[in-house]
Amino acid sequence: MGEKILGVIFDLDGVIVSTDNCHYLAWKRMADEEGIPFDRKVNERLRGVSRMESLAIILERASRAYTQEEKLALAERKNGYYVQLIGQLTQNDILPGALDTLRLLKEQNVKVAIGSSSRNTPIILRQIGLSDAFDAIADGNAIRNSKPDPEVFLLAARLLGLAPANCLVVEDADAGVQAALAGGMRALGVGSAAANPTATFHSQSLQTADFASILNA
Ligand code: B16
Ligand code: MG
Repeated sequence: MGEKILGVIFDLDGVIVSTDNCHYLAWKRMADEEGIPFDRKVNERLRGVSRMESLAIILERASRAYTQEEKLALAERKNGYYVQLIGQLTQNDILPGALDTLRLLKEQNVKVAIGSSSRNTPIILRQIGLSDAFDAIADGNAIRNSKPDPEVFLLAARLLGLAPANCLVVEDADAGVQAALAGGMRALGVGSAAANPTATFHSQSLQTADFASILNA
């Protein structure tokens, strides 16, 4: 029996909404323009990883070195393509089980926050109509170190006014599960992290997660 869970911190991409295909298409367009090989297998490695770290992974296959200035321009170009794509997101893109989970947690007086590496978090939440659904938002705009560093989750806990031990993180990325545990929080692995052996709890998605028993664990 651990400390009581008083707050749940949700990763955004892959937990509340699926933007991974938009990330893939935007990086793919940029990589094709540059003649850099990039596929969905490499894209898997970008899950939960910051924009510049994602670019560094893509550039592993580049045939020449890029200056820091060029790298910033590439990341900005990709982000322009990405912002165009997420402009199409609607409430229908909210992942199954997310709204029911938020409702259940509110009923149980459990606080809810977002802990995302994405600097586009405000745009995405606006697109899917969830800008006011969370008690706190910690995102890529407010942190220096991205997952697996626990900074974004520690910030979310602080904004909720809760100790890390009273928080549960829901994550779809192994880097995010690692970040939650490093921050002294428990982690529910979903999607790509559903089989992560280090996660405290596991579920295919929010739809199948048994929050009633998780909250009493
Ligand atoms: P941006 P999450 C992460 O979101 C994505 O999983 C990752 O693929 C992306 O590179 C990162 O956000 C940064 O996104 O370019 O929008 O700042 O899973 O932490 O919600
Ligand atoms: Mg994610």
